[in-house]
Amino acid sequence: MNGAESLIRTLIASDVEVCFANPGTSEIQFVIALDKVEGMRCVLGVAEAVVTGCADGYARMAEKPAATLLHCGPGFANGIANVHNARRANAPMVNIVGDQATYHRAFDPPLTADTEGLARAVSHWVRTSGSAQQVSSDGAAAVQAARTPPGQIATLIVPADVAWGEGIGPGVPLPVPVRPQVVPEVLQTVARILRSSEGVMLLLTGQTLSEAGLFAAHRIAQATGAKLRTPTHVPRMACGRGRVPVDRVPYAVDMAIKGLAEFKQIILVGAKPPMGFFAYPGKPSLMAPQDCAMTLLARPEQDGVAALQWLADEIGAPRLVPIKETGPKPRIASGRFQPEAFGMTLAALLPENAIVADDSITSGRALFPVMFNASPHDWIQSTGGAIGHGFPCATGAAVACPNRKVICLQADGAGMYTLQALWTQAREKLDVVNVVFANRVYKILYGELRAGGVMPGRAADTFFDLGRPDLDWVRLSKGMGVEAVWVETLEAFADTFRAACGRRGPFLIEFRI
Ligand SMILES: Cc1ncc(C[n+]2csc(CCOP(=O)(O)OP(=O)(O)O)c2C)c(N)n1
Repeated sequence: MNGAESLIRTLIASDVEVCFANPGTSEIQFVIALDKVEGMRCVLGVAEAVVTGCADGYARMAEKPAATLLHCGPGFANGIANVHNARRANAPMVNIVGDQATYHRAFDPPLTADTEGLARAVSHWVRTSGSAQQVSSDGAAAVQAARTPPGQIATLIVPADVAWGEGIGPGVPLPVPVRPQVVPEVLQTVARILRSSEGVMLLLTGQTLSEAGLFAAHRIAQATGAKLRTPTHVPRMACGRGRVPVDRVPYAVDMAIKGLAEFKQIILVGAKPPMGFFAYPGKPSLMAPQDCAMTLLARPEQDGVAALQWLADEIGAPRLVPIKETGPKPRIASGRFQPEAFGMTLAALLPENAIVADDSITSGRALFPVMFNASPHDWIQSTGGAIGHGFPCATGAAVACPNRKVICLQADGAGMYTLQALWTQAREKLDVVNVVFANRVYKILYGELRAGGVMPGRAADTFFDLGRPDLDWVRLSKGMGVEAVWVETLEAFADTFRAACGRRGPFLIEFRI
């Protein structure tokens, strides 16, 4: 058995079941091995940022890593933006990157690159496998690294001669490390703050946005008057009716500062102190008042859910606390696109147990509170700010959860980065309804300009306007095998969306706004 087959068998033994790939010559041995071995679903992405974005969406929903198979330094480099997004979401991922045979590298052939350097920039764990005998234990170590809480990026570089050399068979899967508990001293400190302080806010992210985590936080909030918030972008959150409605820190700096002005104590649960997405001249980096105390309850890798549950019991919060309905009633709106009216319409029509992958940028700004009363769903989003995440993330989520409807909310500019994911959706017959917000501009960047009191000039119109020619999403989508229609009113959207949700398979709605 060669190195490649030993590695593939190790991955399968370590419960890695899906390989998103865009291979080349140096990965041929893996392709041959995948042909021989049962147990690994192979999914092609025809751009590396699709491959890595799929692996991210998959990991968030499957709660375990997929493997990616990428071609040398340049192939990995093409996928980096969505590896970055996965890293910022603490999504586990195992990247297998082929490379020049060890003895061939000295001749500096064309694809030679600093593959390790590229990998280090976005990975928690990087190793170049030294031999065909070693590659299976390297694979087991890579999976263990990826599954180390809160979830990590592991990148294993495999030179071609390591892949084709004589291996020693599959490696032994390594144990999955458990989340460390929060120490009692920290729990006692936070319990004291909750008992004695006014103006307390719990800022929650990561695993604490699960139903269990949110409910424990809700018990604390009801018992003490503390408020709950999440950061502006969440990696995955249990949302909708029956789930605890928690609003986010707003994106815009002035609104965030205003929204946090009342707080004197912020308890960080898997979260960082609330900072601006960017700095602006004359504005602070941190959104909380200067005299607001910050206390770290749980680091991202710690068991924040257990910590919240312990605290809720410690302060004597009742175990059964009703979740009151807040926010507007979902209803189908009419007329032209309007962020809030769109949200209300989506909330009215969202299928039960859907997964929403959100890369909607400005068009989605008003979505969150209006979705509180939608059917229960999971919300996944880019927490790394690298656009082009929605289509592939939705695609990977659909691979992970074949029995759930995936709704992809995709801004048009960002969508152009990774639209090839539509082809993967068609090929794999994935159940995704894609909604493209076709405002035909980089609206957020126009907004940044105007917020600074600057009127757009020739360069801004060149760089921020996506017209001339207008993108035709219906034809782009159909060209990749995904049925599509365009709409320009909310009532037409409602009819089309309802019909799309009533059938299986991928569909795209271009909302001209
Ligand atoms: C990888 C990456 N490249 C560039 C940017 C900068 N950027 C942020 S938003 C944006 C345009 C977004 O336009 P669109 O997706 O159409 O959304 P809209 O602003 O219209 O809502 C760009 C280019 C980024 N965040 N990430």
